[in-house]
Amino acid sequence: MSKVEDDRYRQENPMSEYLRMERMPHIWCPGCGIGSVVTCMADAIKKGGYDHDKIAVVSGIGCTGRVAGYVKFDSMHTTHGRAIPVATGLKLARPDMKVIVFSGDGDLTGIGGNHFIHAARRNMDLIVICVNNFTYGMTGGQVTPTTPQSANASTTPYGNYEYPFSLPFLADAAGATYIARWTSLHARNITQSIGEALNRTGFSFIEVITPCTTLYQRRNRLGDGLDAMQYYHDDADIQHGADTRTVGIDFQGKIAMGKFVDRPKPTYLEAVNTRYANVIGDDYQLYGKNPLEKEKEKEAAACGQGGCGSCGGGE
Ligand SMILES: Cc1ncc(C[n+]2csc(CCOP(=O)(O)OP(=O)(O)O)c2C)c(N)n1
Ligand code: SF4
Ligand SMILES: [Mg+2]
Repeated sequence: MSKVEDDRYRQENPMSEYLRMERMPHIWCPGCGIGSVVTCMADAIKKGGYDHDKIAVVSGIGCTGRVAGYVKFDSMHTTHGRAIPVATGLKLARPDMKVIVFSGDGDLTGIGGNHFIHAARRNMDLIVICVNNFTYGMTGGQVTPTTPQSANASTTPYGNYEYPFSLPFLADAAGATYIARWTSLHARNITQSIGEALNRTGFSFIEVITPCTTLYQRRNRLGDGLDAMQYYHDDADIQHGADTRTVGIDFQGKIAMGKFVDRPKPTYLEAVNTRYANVIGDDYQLYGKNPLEKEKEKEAAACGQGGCGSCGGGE
């Protein structure tokens, strides 16, 4: 490809407004599912018309961890397992921003597992997207907390004997208030779920089953990316509202997907504000709101009772 064609390709890419085209080509292998999930996120942001300055993307370490480097938003490529605490700090400092975490199965639920369950427990206002390829892709295909039993990994060459996490069940038990699962074949559904998550508050967890072609697929003799798409096409069923206790995935078994959980619950910051406002009363400066916003909120509350003097008491 000539330089002129290359420049044109970068400019004309439909996602060039959302991706750092100057960083392309990306590092992901042919057939890897991570890029599809990134495009879905960009599409959801595009469809929602969000202000770029109000979105931040945080990722940890791994092939999935590289996402932060390719998106044209404020982003942070943090340390292994620590995307959620960094995202939490960012959210607390800037409650007006939508904070999206991109994390691999190993990053999120192995080394970062403790942060994951506590952010869910607190209903921290984050959108957490887990690219679950059942393996530590970046480091050579070791077993992770989600690797199905009997699957081959570099650390379990005779097949995995550990009991895996079912992530929707774990997230549900820990307190997540929005939980969905899709495969990377189901791009429109992923986009829709990310759109819903952007539009709500609380801990939203979206798991995307994706192929790691170079390690998991190859080591388990499952073919290439296209074979993975065929598997997802044939064996993934939509089960909206399914009991998360029933959605575990066996090696090359059926994949239950859909929106499993969507329940309203005060976020961490709302709970902080309610508690302190109850105890401290009017002297409490609402966290995440400046005095002007607080004043406006008071006026809005008074409005309808004639308190602001301009509406005549809701008549
Ligand atoms: C503290 C620490 N321990 C271990 C590593 C090595 N390491 C880098 S990426 C990775 C696994 C990533 O796996 P996953 O999160 O599933 O992402 P994937 O590469 O599969 O997308 C590991 C163990 C590290 N970078 N830092
Ligand atoms: S090693 Fe696996 S997870 Fe990493 S980029 Fe390649 S296919 Fe994707
Ligand atoms: Mg992985």
